[in-house]
Amino acid sequence: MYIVAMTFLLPKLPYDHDALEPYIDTRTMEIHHTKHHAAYVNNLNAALEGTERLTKPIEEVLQSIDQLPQDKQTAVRNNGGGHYNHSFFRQLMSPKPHPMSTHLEGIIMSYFETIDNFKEKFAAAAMGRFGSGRARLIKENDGSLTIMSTSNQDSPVMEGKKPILWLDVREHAYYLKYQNLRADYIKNRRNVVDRKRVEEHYEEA
Ligand code: MN3
Repeated sequence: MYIVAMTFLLPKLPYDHDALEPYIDTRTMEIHHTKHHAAYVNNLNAALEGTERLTKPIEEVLQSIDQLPQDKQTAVRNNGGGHYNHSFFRQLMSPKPHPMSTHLEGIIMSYFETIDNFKEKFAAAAMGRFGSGRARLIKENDGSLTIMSTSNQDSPVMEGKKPILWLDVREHAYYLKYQNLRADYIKNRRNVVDRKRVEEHYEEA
């Protein structure tokens, strides 16, 4: 009989740490991935040690935080949220991003009128987040798109919503290269967003 020790693992990147230069610098990618994200994974595993939740999809863990013992809830919210947010955040980016299809363009325009208007609203959510958090594009249950901003490692997934695009605006995501110029980071990140991934997230259930 085998006893399989299941834990959450730090995912490998689908590209090298320097692949998103000059928009996201190598050192930031390295530290963000191998230090910050690794810490979320380790802390999540420690918080859930010995429980069957280590074998569940991370989304499921995040949707049932209130069923955990009280003293575990904050650790799982922060570190489970951190693991989820960072795993998918990097998959949304690519050194050779696909452009936006006319299909996705049409969907975005049906909720935001123009692509420029969408960009402006998304950037405003990213600029307006005080301290740590994210700007999000959400697919609501009725299929409509909305923009929101979330705090720290909170995720709309915790409320059963489906985020399909997001941007980490915690300073560790950009400060080495951009310092206080968050607006430049927001603008430059557009060069590495893979619109095909966003569309795939939209089309998934
Ligand atoms: Mn981060």
